[in-house]
Amino acid sequence: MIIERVDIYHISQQLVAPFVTSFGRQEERQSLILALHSGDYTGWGECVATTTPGYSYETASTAWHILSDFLIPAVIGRDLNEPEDLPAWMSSVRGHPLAKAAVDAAAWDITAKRDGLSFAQKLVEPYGISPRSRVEVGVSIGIQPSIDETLLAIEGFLQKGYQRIKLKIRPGHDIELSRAARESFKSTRIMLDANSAYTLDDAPIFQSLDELELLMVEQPLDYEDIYDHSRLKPMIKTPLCLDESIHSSNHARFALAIEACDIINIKPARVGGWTEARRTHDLCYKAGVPVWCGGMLETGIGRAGQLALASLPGFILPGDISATDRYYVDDVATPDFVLNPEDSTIDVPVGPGLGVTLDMNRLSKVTLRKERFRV
Ligand code: OSB
Ligand code: MG
Repeated sequence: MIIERVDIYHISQQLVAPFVTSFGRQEERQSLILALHSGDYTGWGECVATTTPGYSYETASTAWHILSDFLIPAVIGRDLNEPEDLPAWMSSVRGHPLAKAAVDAAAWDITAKRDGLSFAQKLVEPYGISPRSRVEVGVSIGIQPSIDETLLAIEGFLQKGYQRIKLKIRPGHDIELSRAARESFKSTRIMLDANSAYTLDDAPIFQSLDELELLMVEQPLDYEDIYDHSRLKPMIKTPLCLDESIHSSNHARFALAIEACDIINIKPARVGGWTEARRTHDLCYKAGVPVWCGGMLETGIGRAGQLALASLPGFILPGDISATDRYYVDDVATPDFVLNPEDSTIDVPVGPGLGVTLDMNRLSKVTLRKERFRV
């Protein structure tokens, strides 16, 4: 199928509540939405780069530049057979995985629609299995103004049916918070995410958390530092998970080779798209290393993809894939994703492609800038 037209939208959506992490505060979520067109088919992708380069060096503006000046020219007018073709077409651009992931996602959506398959069915094709019908999920709670407010937030999400809680931590907002959470919620699966806010000198902080039987601690050390994680791991009992340090399946290979982690959070955007995410999964699955699907406060476009990815067999831990109402009031994609409270799961979409439909009215309401590229 010839890629005849590409549209990109720079959007800004209000979050239902501010999301605070060790790298900053978000109230409004900017991102890019990308559409590939071929004949009657449209494939949608999302670029999760946002206003600030706090989590990744990419922002919505750098991704706009990389997409419009390099990636879209590299794909437009070409004959797309399978989405696995794409990484090679985009290889002239070094880095910028979040920008690449938007094109990759749209290519998976459009080819799955052409094949009459759901994205999940297309993704699991090489395994000769059926995708899961629902996947286990949890909720990621940003840093709250106080410990009491954190406990209230946990209580609220548990009441909604989420059975795995992730708490964001930063220096000074860690040990007491974790102890209070464990004391109040004795049997809840609780994990922490530091977003790279500590150094190896802080090992005693993590050692003092050993007794709390946490599910894992995510990315305590620097975003480039696989090596220091390999030194921290034998010093603590809590399983160690990497997020920011893993930019490709190759990074996952390094991390496993030097035993830098027990678990990997696979975020499709961070590794440049679904093809590379699946490759990362395959590598971890073979090595017996558990993985789970991370999130970036995606719209329904990205969320549909996360649910499909999490239906691969190596995803044995709950993902950061929450219901739509945890993020947005009027998501640009419909229908809303809802939590199945009886088992803390969300259904994997079954419609063709990603299985979501864009609400073009809502999209135009939140669009700051739009551009159309033709052959
Ligand atoms: O580190 O996992 C992270 C959100 C934005 C950037 C980084 C992270 C997160 C989350 C939220 O933790 C996950 C989600 O619910 O989408
Ligand atoms: Mg993280």
